Amino acid sequence: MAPALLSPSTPTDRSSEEQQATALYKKDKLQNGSSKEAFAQSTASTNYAAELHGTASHAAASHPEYLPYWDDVKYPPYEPFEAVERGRGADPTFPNLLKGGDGEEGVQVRDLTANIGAEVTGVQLSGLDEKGKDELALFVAQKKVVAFRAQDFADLPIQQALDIAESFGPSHIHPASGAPKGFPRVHVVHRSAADTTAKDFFSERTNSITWHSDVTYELQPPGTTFLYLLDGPAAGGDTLFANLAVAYERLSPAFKERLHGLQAVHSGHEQAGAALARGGTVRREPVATVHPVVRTHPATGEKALFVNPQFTRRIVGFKKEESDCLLGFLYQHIALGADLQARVKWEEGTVVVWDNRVTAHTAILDWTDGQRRHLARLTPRAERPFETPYEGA
Ligand SMILES: O=C(O)CCC(=O)C(=O)O
Ligand SMILES: [Fe+2]
Repeated sequence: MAPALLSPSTPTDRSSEEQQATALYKKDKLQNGSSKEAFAQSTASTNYAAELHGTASHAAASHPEYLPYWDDVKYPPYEPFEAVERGRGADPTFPNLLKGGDGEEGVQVRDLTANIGAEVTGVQLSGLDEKGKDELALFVAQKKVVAFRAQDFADLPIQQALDIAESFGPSHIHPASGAPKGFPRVHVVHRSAADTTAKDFFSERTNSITWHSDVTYELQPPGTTFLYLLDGPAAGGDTLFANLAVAYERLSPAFKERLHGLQAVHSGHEQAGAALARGGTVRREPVATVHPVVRTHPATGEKALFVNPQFTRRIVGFKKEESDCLLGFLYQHIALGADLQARVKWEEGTVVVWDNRVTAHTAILDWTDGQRRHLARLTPRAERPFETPYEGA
């Protein structure tokens, strides 16, 4: 006699079981590959009434002019352009950026860790002259990520903030994210007051870490990138950064040498697919692009790993298992390297500037008490990633 089933299924049970399995399969397909949508936003996830007028437990947004909207405007594919690197030729003693010296009254620079990151007080980014901006590009390329405190950026007219950022390169218009009304070139990161998506997210995932460099599927991804706080939770919502030049340097000479000459496919298709699946819009046809696995920074000459689990899919010329194995190792090397990372804490008035060519970052979704988190990113595009030959140990 056949053994009795532990839970005998009736035809109705079977069909609900199958529906559940199909729903899980579809969800899993959406979370396909390594890409992960911890921070997806949409019109539906934005509580405009609560943001504009506040709720019983939360004040209204401090910067309603930066609330995200999704319009239906479509943009043509990007055309190649000649990028000008402001950091190349900048004065490496930074006399115009760090004016006033590293003293009590003037500018103070404090390294966040031994390997990446600095915090600067006493500099007003909106007041930099042209040489100061050149030096900013070089300083950020060296430090990888810099938190400038007590900035007036969030209170400037949006166009003025954009003009400053666009002196580093033409803005990237994000294919799927929300933007302030009238400013499609501003990328908004926003979670409404009383939002419960963090709790919902952790019912499905064990952590919110999504290491990436921004929009690396573009032919000319961003370089010097600005992100500034508009409203944030009292604790939590920090951003983690990794130094991908140190991540490269840590590898053995033989391994580094092997990585040189390799190229990888970066894809924007999954991000676009996820946006459509949540009822969002896609403003530009998604693209896939091949970039070197090791890129060279145009101002410092430093080499850095240039792969990330959000957008990199395949090593060109490798079989799938080989590619997965190599990419998996590199992702793990970066993600586990707490000794090449810094955790940036946001404060009112903080503008974080990073060099997207030599860093990866991840938001941290750790506050679950429904506090608003609202930031704006200005994203100048830079050169097409290029590689210079391996130089030995
Ligand atoms: O929300 C954050 O901390 C970072 C979001 C992000 O990845 C970005 O703005 O590029
Ligand atoms: Fe990002």
